[in-house]
Amino acid sequence: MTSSPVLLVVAAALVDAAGRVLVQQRPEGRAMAGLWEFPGGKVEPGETPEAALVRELAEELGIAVAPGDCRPLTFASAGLDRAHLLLLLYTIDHWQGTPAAIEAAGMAWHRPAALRGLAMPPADVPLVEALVAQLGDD
Ligand code: 9L3
Ligand code: MG
Repeated sequence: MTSSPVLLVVAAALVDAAGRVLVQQRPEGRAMAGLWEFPGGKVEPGETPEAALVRELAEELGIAVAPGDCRPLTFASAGLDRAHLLLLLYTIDHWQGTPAAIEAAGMAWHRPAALRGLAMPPADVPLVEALVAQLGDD
């Protein structure tokens, strides 16, 4: 029996003053192109998950986040072609700068319940329910 390696990925629910959450659209030419995801990416060797999230949000959105403002909410997993994805979700409600879709095909702000209508990667789907429970569904 073979076992696939675990790919550890961190993602953020950036929450604005109106309780809306940012999602970005994966670009053409990448895995899962066109799907809407919580921004983030792989934890590199030697990094803490929070440090990886701070780095990814700077790279992908051009914002500065303090590690202490990354609050763990929940996690989910999903099978990929050659690995098993473990996706950790953090909520963040303080950052510096204005998020911009630097790497993504687009970005949008939605109330948590409205995320249910989006096409998302499999691991992101269950995270939505945790956000609805945490932030409300109106
Ligand atoms: N992934 C899924 N949902 C997310 C993120 C940030 C990432 N919210 C998946 C897509 C890829 C893997 O994790 O299979 C690595 O992400 P990337 O480095 O391709 O963005
Ligand atoms: Mg990414």
